[in-house]
Amino acid sequence: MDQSKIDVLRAKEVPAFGHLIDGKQIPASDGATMDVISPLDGTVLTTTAAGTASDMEAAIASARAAFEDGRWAKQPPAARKKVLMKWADLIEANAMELAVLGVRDNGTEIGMALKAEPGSAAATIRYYAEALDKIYGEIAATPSDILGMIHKEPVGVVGAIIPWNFPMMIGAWKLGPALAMGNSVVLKPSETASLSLMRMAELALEAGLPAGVLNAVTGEGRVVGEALGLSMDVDVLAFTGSGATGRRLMEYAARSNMKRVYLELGGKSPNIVFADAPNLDEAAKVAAAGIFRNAGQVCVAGSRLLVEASIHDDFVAAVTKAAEAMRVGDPLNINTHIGAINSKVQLKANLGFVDQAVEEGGNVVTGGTQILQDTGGYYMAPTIVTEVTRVATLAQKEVFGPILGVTPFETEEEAISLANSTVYGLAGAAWTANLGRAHRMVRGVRTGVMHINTYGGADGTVPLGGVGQSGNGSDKSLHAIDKYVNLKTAWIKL
Ligand code: TXE
Repeated sequence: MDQSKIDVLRAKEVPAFGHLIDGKQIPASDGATMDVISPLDGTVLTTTAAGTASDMEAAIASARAAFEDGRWAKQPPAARKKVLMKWADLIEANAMELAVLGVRDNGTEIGMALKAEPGSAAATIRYYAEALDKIYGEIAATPSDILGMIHKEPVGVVGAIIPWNFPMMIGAWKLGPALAMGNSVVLKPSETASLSLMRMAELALEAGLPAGVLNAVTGEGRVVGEALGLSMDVDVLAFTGSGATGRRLMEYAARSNMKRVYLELGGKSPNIVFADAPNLDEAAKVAAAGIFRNAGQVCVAGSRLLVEASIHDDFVAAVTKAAEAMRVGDPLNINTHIGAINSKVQLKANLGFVDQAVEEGGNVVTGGTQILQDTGGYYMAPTIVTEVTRVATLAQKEVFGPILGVTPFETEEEAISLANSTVYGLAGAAWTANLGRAHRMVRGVRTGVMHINTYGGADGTVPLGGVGQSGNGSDKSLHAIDKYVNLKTAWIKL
C-alpha cells in the first residue's frame, strides 16, 4: 500500500450522493439530504439523499419493470456473465478509490478495508459471474411416460438491506448471486456508511448492467427500509444487520406479501482455547485479531474467549500483550491495526457495555475507554474483561465493538455447554492438537462456521449463515444462489 496515494485520495472532496434509480442519480423527491459524518474526525464528509417512501416505491417500480421486460433476466447467460465480469474488473481497477471513500465513511483500517471491501466484492461478483452458466436444472426420476423437469427461475425483485461494517463486501454477497440468476435488485445501504456501495452500484451501470436492474436508495431504515420491507412488489428480502431490524423485516413480510426473508444477524461467537492447542502464542495473537480488527465491528468476531482454566492467566496475559501492541488510530494510516468506531452512537453503546460488565463483576484487564478525543473522531482502546459469567451481559449480548469477554472452563463438555449458551450461532473456533476433540467441537458447537486452530478468513467458496437468532440462509458459495431462485416443476406426459 502506498501511503502517499492514500493521502491524495483522502484530501479529495466527496461529492453529494443521490439515489440511483432507473440508471440515473437523482435527489430525494422532497429534496431532503442527510449529513454523512466521518468517524475519523467527526466532520461532515458530504450528504446523501434522505429518501422518502415514494423514492423507494419508484426504485421498486423501476426494478419490477426491468424484471418483467426481461432486459436482464432474458439475456443469454454468457451476456450476463460478461457484464458481471466487467463490473468485477471495474471494482478492482477503482479499488483504492473505493476503499478510501469507504474508510472515510465507516472507519475500517485501510489494510483490512482494501482486502475485505473492493477486494472481496470484486472476487464475489466474479465468482457468481463464473458460476452462472454452470447452474443447471434437473430431470426427475419419473415413470417412463413422464418427463419431470425442475427449472431454476429468478425470483423477481430482491430487496437487499446492507449494514455499515463492510458495505461493499456484504453488498456483493447479496448482489452477486441475485444478479447472476437474473433478478433485479433494490439496494438499501446503511445511513452511516453508504458511499462506497453507492459508487460500486454506479460502476455496475458502467459495466453494462441495464438501467433499472440495480437501483439504490439511501435514507433512514425506518423510512425507506420499511417501505422496501412492506412492498407488495418485492419477492425476497436479503438482510445483514441487527436482530431487532431482522424481526421487523419478518413482520413486514407477514403484513404484506409474505416475501421470503433471509437474515444474517451477527453473533456472540466463542473462541475456545484448550491447553493442548498446537501453538498458544499464535492462538493469543489470532484471538486478539479475531475480536479487535475493524474495532470488533465484524459479524463473526470472536467476542467470547473461553479458556481452559489451567492456562487462563497466562493466556489472558498473552492476548492482552497482543491487544496492547495493536495500534489504534487514523484508519487511513497504513500502519494502523484498529480504526474508528463507526458512529458516536455505537461508541457510546460500547462504553455502556464496559460499565455494565464492571457492574456485573467483570474485571477490565486492559482498555475500557474512549481514546484520541483530540481527533474529534470515535476511537476506543481494545478492551479485555475477565471474570465474565455465563449469564453476564457481555456473554449474552452482541456488542459489535472492540470488547472481549473471557470465561474459564474445566472440561470439554463445559466448553461446549458455555459455547452453546447464547441465542446466537454464527461463528466460533476451537484450538486443540487433539484430532478427535477438534471434530467433537465442530459437531458440538451450534454455529454456522466453526474454525479449528485459526479464526476468520473463510473465503467465498464456503457458506456463511447463522443458526438460532443469528439468522437463516447463507451468504457466499454456490449455496447462496438458492435464495435467489424459484424451483419450477414441469410435469410432462409423453
Ligand atoms: O443496525 P440496523 P445498526 C448489529 C450490531 C450493532 C447493532 C445496531 O450489534 O451494534 O446491530 O447496528 C436498516 N426497516 N449489527 O443500528 O438498524 C438500516 O438502515 C428496514 C450486526 O446499524 O439493523 C441499515 O441499512 N431496514 C451486523 C440496516 O438495516 C431497516 C451488522 C442495518 O441496520 C430498518 C450491523 C427498518 N425498520 C449491525 N431499520 C452484522 N450482522 O454483521 C434499520 N434498517
